[in-house]
Amino acid sequence: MADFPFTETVKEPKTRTKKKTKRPPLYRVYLLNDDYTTMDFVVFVLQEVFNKPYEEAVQIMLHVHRSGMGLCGVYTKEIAETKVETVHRLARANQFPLKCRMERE
Ligand code: TYC
Repeated sequence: MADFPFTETVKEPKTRTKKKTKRPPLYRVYLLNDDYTTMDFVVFVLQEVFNKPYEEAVQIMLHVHRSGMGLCGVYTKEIAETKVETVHRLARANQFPLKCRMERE
């Protein structure tokens, strides 16, 4: 550049040409313990809604029962919202007070 007798130089644009692919935010979905929902129903929910095999569903249910709360899965926002709604709909339909929560990772 120093060899040219001009004051202006050509600047490369600063904008990124290769678009960075951003991962969407993820949400953890938890089941909460209560005194009234049956263990069988929680295991059923873990298998049907969260696609857990039976043995894992039992382990998660027992963890929630003993510690108050347990992770059921991690999903993008809309999928997590649908899981929470599905759990509450199934619980209501079966007259259980089972609660489900999601929180951003
Ligand atoms: N605590 C319940 C019982 O003793 C069982 C239970 C487990 C309920 C997990 C909710 O998310 C839950 N019948």
